[in-house]
Amino acid sequence: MDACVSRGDQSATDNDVGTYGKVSYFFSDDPDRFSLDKDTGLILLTARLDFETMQRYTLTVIARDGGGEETTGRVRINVLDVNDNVPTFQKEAYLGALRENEPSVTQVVRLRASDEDSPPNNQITYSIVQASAFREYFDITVSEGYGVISVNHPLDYEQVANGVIYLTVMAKDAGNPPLNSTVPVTIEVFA
Ligand SMILES: [Ca+2]
Ligand SMILES: [Ca+2]
Ligand SMILES: [Ca+2]
Repeated sequence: MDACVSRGDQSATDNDVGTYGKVSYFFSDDPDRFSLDKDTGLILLTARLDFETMQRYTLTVIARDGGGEETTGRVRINVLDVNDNVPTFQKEAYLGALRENEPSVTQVVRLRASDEDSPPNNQITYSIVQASAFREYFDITVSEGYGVISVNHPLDYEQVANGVIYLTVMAKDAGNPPLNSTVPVTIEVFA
């Protein structure tokens, strides 16, 4: 899935003429994701690369002339990260509890998502995208990598239907384009 640039631009010259001057190229080992054109020395990609699995390849190329003289060169290929992993919450759902009429800012739930990409493709921001009630009473901030939901206003138990508020929280990465996922959060309000 990840992007890759691979162009073998190593070249060898030989001052001999005729078949003695013809240079052929070989890999010294047999890499499974690359092929090498024997005549031109051009390296081609033959399979997808995954940055999360392997970030760098080193290929050893042997140039051999018609007379059997050899020289060895090394080609290093750096794999670039693309945003191919969605932020994933550690739990399928979160549950928080809150006493009514809590006078000051109170933390209700801590949640966390992880992302296997590299920066900025794994840098996550959290937001509350939906609330069954009292949306403006809730904030979400980031603390030590966690999204922390807090309530900034006293809640009256009698005004909360069934004593439960449902939120939906989104984790979004900083890739281009960004990827996101959401998780349900249930907050029980006690009298
Ligand atoms: Ca990948
Ligand atoms: Ca990636
Ligand atoms: Ca990502």
